[in-house]
Amino acid sequence: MKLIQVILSCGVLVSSAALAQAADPITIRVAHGLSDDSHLGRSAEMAAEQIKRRSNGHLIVKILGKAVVGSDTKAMEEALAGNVEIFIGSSNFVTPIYKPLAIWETPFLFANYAEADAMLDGKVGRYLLDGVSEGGLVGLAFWENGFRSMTNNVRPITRVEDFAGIRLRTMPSQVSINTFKRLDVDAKPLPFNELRAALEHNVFDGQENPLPTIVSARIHEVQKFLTITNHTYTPYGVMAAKKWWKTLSADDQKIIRDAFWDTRIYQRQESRKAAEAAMAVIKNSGVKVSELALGERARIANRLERVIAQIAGTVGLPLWIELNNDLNEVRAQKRAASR
Ligand code: TK8
Repeated sequence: MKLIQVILSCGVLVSSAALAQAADPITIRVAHGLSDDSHLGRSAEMAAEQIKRRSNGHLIVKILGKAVVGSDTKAMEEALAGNVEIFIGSSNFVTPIYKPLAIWETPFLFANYAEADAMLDGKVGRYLLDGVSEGGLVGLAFWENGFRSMTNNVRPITRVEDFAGIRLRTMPSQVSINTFKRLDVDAKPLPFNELRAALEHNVFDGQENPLPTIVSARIHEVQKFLTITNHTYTPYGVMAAKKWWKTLSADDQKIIRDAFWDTRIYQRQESRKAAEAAMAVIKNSGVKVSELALGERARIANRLERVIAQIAGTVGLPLWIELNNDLNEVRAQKRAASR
């Protein structure tokens, strides 16, 4: 306010847009499900600071972490209803409003982080960020939840047969439920923010999540066995409410979009550092850590062929082929570089 008065009293012409901007700060509520000190919480904070700085304080971000808004599904619905402006959550929670996002749920899709980065930031990733507006959200960026691994209280899982009968919490995602049912798991969905209590009270034997997510919710404290399965890579979608987004000026849209897009690099680095740190925390807490036995990855993948074919059908063949071509290209480049 003071600044405006000074400018006015100096007799400088101030545009009405600039006046409205200075007079009217916009609050942006950002909902996510992890703790404030997680890679996700800290990255949201970093984007918030960038937005504040670049808008000279006109855009104010309020971060609502730790699922205070509710489960991931609830938080996304609150974004659709206009009660929060931005939702950050695993992409599969957005799949119900935009089916092609199911492509990221394909088991064993990426062999490493570099492949994930190339696909999420590349042609297919950008196509999906654009496309999600059909469902009422504006896709700003893909961040990282990470490669998922399996924990449980029954036995170390090293072979495909070891999955049988485990009462497993899955994400509320059709692909995830289908995947684990094919492995003869007793799979049932539950929101993430109810998971720790459910494990503690023995409602489930196990769950699967990236290591930093496991530690962030202190799930390792109520689990005995961890197997590094890396069976799927889950991106976080950073998604804005479309109705709200359309009310913003182009300048404000750019500030917000750039902040979340740029921060993805930092966020992924932090997520990967957190994965190493989480492994140490989990081991130190007495959880027994195993790897899959030799050849078991291929045996699991074979079992899941039908699920994978279903995903191709859900997302549509053109998108499926595009992603596979793009992945092959990245792999060929890598081979050429190592020759
Ligand atoms: C956290 C969720 C969670 C997800 C799940 O907000 O539900 O298992 O992996 O990490 O996005």
